Amino acid sequence: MFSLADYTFMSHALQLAEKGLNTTSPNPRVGCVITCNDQIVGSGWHEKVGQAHAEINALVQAGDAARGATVYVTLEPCSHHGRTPPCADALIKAGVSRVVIAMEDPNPQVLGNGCAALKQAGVSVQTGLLSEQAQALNIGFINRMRSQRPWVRLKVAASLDGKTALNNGQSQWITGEAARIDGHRWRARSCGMMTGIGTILADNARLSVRHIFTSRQPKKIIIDNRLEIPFDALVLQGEQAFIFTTASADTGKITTLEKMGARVIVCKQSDQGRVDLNQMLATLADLEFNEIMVEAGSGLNGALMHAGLVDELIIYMAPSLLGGSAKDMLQLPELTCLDHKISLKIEDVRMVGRDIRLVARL
Ligand code: AOF
Ligand code: ZN
Repeated sequence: MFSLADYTFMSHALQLAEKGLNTTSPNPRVGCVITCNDQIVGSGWHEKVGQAHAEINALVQAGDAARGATVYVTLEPCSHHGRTPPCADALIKAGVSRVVIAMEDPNPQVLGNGCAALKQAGVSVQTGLLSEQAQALNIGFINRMRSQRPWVRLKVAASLDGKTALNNGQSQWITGEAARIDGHRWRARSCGMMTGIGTILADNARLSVRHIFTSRQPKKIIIDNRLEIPFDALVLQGEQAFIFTTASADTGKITTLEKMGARVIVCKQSDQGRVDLNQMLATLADLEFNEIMVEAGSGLNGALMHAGLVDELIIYMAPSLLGGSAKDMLQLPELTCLDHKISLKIEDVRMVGRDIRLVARL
């Protein structure tokens, strides 16, 4: 059904989409290539929310050459008036004759309507080319649209025996520089970096992207059940911090933190007085967070995992052993039956410098 040329141009469109990896959120990463007799006459990608969509950038470049052309786009062209007018209409108006789409737009405002509009206007539409790659690129956006939850990626750096810090708290550094830089690449593509108050108090964590260039820093998300965060915490500087707390928080402190630019969100609390993690993630989806990266201690890591709220685990493993009563990566309840174990699927394993990087999914 698809020719070699189709594969080539869609691959190119996917590469263009990836240019928006760190900048398009909350919008999806989308790329577009327009061809005439298998020659590229226009190409573009979506760079930033509020700005032109991929198809519009490509159409501007193609000009009159778009008439009768084939369009390769990594996501179904939109059919709704969002911050920008519908791309399906623009493609129809430009007189393109064929549109090849990698995947349907899961946004309920589109969801097949873009394809339908194109077909209605007599444009030939084919969907499903390199759809797995297109889905991988927008895993967070898709999760938010379909499940009203962000994609939660939990990162840990550990020794070969699975320890993340010594019992006295010392943890810098278990993994090497290459692994730490790689970790910042994942941070850069995330809408938000999440941690618990324990990590803020112990390490004064900043949760920002360093070591690599990015034109946009992720937001910061802190789970702080009793609102213990100090006003001079480094995490309160730079990009906005979202602090999730419970009714036990001091209201005066909430006001001061909000005046400082942070957003404090009071959630339902569990019997143990902890933030309701399901409510927190639903709120983050409402706030248009697509991908969240968690870098926290074993308590919060374990609580998220136990609640079934982690989608992906990234483990950097250093070739060392810490032994003793060093800290585990996840605190999970004791099991008495192996049938109750949490099963994962390994997606990828590779060396990063002298360490191993393992990506597993639930
Ligand atoms: C496309 N091409 O390049 C992108 C699309 O508020 P707006 O106007 O930016 O619309 C955002 C929605 O449009 C977004 O939720 C998704 O459904 C779609 N994104 N569509 O045709 C693009 N980025
Ligand atoms: Zn659009």
